[in-house]
Amino acid sequence: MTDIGAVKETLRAQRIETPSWAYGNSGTRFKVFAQQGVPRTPQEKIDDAATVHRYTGVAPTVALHIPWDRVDDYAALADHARNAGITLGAINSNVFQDDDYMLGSVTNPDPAVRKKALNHLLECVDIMDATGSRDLKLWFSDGTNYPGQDDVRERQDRLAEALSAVYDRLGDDQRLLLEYKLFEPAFYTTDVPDWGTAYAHCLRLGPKAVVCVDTGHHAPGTNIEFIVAVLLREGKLGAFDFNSRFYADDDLMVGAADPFQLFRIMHEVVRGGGLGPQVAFMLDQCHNIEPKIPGQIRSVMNVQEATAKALLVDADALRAAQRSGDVLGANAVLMDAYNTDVRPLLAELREEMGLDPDPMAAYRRSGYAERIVAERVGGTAAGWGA
Ligand code: LRH
Ligand code: MN
Ligand code: MN
Repeated sequence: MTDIGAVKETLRAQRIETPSWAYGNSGTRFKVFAQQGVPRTPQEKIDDAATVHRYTGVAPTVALHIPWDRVDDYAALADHARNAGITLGAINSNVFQDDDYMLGSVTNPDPAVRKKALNHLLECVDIMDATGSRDLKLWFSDGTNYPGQDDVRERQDRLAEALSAVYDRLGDDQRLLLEYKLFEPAFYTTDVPDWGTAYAHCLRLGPKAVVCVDTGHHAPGTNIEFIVAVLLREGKLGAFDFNSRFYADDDLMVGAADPFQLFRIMHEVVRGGGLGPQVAFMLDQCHNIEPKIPGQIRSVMNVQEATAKALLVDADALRAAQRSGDVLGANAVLMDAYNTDVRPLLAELREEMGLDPDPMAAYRRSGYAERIVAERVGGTAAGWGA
């Protein structure tokens, strides 16, 4: 039997981090559709993230992307966040938007380019010191387009060298999250293409290096929940970049394309004891055509719903069915939880937390959307279209 009180306690303690870039204009390589009222500054992105937290109660941190969120004074930015009711979360490095990185950043054949990239990563750790952020997220677009273009093994050596320099610079309470991605922008080899490569590097580096699973970064059909189970078992699952996809790295709202997959992932998280602070639950999404703040609120709610369903799995009944070889019975236990409508439970929890039971409606009623349209003229692109 499931203890509903305990389920609610866990849901109340859940933390979901929103990304600053989700609040800015974004698009595809074909077109960025500008929306009215989007933030013009990192401070305004933080204000929007704080608004998402105000209505959901479980999104108290916002991730930054450097240089998209570059400011002169990061301690002051952290103060701005605190005054708005949230704190600054993971620092995302960016070594993929400079002409120098055409042949790679930390894996570039040119040592001068490698040095430049490493300096940026180290600067991100300086920023973490100022913001009080725990996590540095590293994603490298590095790779090659043609067989023979560069020495694949040597690129791994260059990568390892840079990672180890960053690792040595981390403070005692800071972590390095290594994010993998199958392809794009490189089309032949990517230097960190999969969880195995990320895991191997993290293992060599030490306990402060952990893997970030971006749910949009796999080949179609990949069993992501299996990866989650294995990484958790090894103590190497550090974070999620949640989003959903129909084709490639679509960055659509998490739980939109495949809510069942999100449930299966959260089931493995619950099973592996991953709901604590050692796993950062972050969103990495772009809202190209839908309004951004409601898009984030909806995404946070989607993660909550999947988590609630995973928590409702009758673990004892599941284990009993599994042990007795009851294939259909075990599957039914899981499906019963998945098919439960958890929206009333979450509405009740929100009321207990002093929140409106319907965050989307509460945001709509608040007038915030109208206010930012009136106040903000000439919002910025998130970074991709910049
Ligand atoms: C790369 C990625 C990575 C970047 C973000 C903007 O596709 O997932 O996390 O930092 O997109
Ligand atoms: Mn990502
Ligand atoms: Mn991505």
